[in-house]
Amino acid sequence: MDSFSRIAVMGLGYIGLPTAAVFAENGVEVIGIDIVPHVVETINAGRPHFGEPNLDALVRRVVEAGKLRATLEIEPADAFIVAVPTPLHGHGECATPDISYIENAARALAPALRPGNLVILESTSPVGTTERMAAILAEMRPDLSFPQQKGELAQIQVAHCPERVLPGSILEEVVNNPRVIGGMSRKCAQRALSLYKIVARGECRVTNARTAELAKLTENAYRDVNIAFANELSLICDKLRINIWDMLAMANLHPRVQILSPGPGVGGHCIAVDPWFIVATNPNEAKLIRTARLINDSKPDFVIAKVRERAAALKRPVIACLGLAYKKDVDDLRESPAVEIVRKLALEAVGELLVVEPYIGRLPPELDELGLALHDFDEALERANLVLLLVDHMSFLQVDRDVLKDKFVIDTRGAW
Ligand code: SAJ
Repeated sequence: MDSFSRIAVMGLGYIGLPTAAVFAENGVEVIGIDIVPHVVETINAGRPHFGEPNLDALVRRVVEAGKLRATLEIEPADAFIVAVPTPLHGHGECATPDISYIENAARALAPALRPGNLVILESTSPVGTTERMAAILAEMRPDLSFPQQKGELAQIQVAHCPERVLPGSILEEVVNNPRVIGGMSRKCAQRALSLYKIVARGECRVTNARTAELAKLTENAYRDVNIAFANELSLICDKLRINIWDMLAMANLHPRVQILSPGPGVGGHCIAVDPWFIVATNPNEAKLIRTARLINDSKPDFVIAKVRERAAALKRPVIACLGLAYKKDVDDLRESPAVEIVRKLALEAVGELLVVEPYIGRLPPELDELGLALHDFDEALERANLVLLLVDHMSFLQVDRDVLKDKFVIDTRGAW
């Protein structure tokens, strides 16, 4: 039975909500399940609870059409897509992956399972998590058979189909990106493939669940290692008094060299987190992956030292801190190096800080409690004698060069 007239998406965050909305747009009846009442209420009112280009209109459309409905309670469906967070416990080398949200989602959906159902894990997860999810389902439903017990003959199919969308371009990428479909058996993969075919325009490549898990982690670790290489080069260039951006532009002229950009550090909930999932399962082998994480995590301290050095040369330092988001043109502050830099500068009382972040209306609590306030871009530039560009938001790029003329400028993104 390959038809999916009703699917349930568990976890209505950055991945779950766009995924639910895109399936709903394609005619499937979608139930969105979340544990946060505010999230459920907001979506049922036709609004997303976070910013993402074009998501507002889509959510309004599918909710008004009765195709997407959010709820706190699990309901029966043909397929269940689990898209819950997989955070890290602790920081740096002591960090361990927390898969408890997946375990809880499995326990919550198990009572609703019926023969013929498909369960998909989309959350980025350490290798072995799909099998762990299937084990919980089997434990809770001894009346049903699962692929780890019955292989191709199982009544319930289980697969890992990792999300790969880029925040800021989610709606475009959720449809057009190639998909990795990792089944716990061949039948699981085929059934998951027929589900994603409803929405996916990109290639869907079938493999097993463990390969799919590591492939997803590898993609983000690859990017992290490449950025760490750029960040290490930025420290080398600083010592050698070479402009890193000019140097990289020259090196990248080579047809087989494509170095990414250095910055103030790596943020977000994916690239700064996922490589640790590989280190967690393979601490002895993952030497390069660990080192890359440590290099990227140390970059904020380098930026802070630069600001300290510059501020020391000023009688009364007034520092415009431009951007708090983890990257350009998003409102997401999770794991943002810019937030860490501004917080530490405030704690050190390096100078008066004028924080500018056009994408948010209120400062996060860790900055608010330090007595900082949000400022207007033009006002901050006008008043500051030191300008620290932390995020290359489009709106920061069109700056009048004359305004910067007599100020110290620290451009962590090479945007100016
Ligand atoms: N960054 C740099 N230099 C660069 C590129 C990025 O310093 O040259 C920084 C950004 O400023 C940001 C961080 O890295 O702080 C991560 O940003 P990103 O745009 O590289 O990636 P994410 O975290 O927004 O999304 C990534 C994507 N993964 C890959 O590109 C391999 C996305 O496709 C994944 O779906 C997403 O992680 C995820 O959910 O795992």
